[in-house]
Amino acid sequence: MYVIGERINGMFADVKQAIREKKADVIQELARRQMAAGAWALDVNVGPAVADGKGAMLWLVETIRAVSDAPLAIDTAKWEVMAAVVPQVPGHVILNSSKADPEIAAKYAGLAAEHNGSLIGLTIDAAGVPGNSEKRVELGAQLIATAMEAGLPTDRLFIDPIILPVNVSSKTPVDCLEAIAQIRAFSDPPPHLLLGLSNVSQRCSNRGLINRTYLSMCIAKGLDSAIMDPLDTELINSAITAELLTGKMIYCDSYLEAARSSKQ
Ligand code: THG
Repeated sequence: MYVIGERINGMFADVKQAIREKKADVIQELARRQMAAGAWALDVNVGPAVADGKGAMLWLVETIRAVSDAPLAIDTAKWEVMAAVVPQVPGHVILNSSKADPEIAAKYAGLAAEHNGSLIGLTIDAAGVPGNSEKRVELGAQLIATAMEAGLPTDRLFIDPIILPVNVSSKTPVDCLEAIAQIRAFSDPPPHLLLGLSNVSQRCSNRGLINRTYLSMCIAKGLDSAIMDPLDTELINSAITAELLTGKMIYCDSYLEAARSSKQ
């Protein structure tokens, strides 16, 4: 499971304050703890409340790089921030994210290819987030074709079918499950399939339970990556167990420890 740690996001009060006051140790501690807990990569998002998004993103990248060589997912909706920051990231960079409109996705995929990076492509276009699984699958196919044309190998493309909070839309979790299965089935080689998992439980009670139940269901359909909280031990244990039960590893009594130490 390619876990991208979600905690370095200005949406969290501690991170927002650390960005404003340039408290590097808070960010570096979150980077270290997430990697030690099983993350493969770190999402980096300055959040809504920062005037200089580009400056804040560059500071976060530099601050994290002082303690970790993990792949960094630059999480911004602004092209000018993405274009300015991506060339400044030493090591592996993941562009998070592009919409699926071909002219937009081609630009992002080209930038990712140029820097030997990866791209997260959202199944969202000018018409917004699709209201069904069919449109998600169609936009997923469009993203795969656009990435290939731009010279980005499919194994460096992550398709995100976009999960919304279950208290906002009860149908979206089902649509995403179907989209994951179908996109995985028709593409060979398949791209990675990813979700921003915590979206599903925002402003709900039983958040941990909802997150780990839904993650297990998604893994059964072929999800192999998520932006999620690696500091939630039960969530990581559920992901490893779902992978065990879908034949991704061989059982042994210490399978949780074995998967953690080999980052499966
Ligand atoms: N797809 C892609 N990227 C994404 C998302 C996605 N990046 C951002 C987001 N969605 C994934 N990351 C988070 C991070 C935090 C939360 C949800 C998703 C979250 N935060 C608390 C909340 O809103 O309740 C913050 C409050 C707090 O606990 O302090 O839930 O879908 N490609």
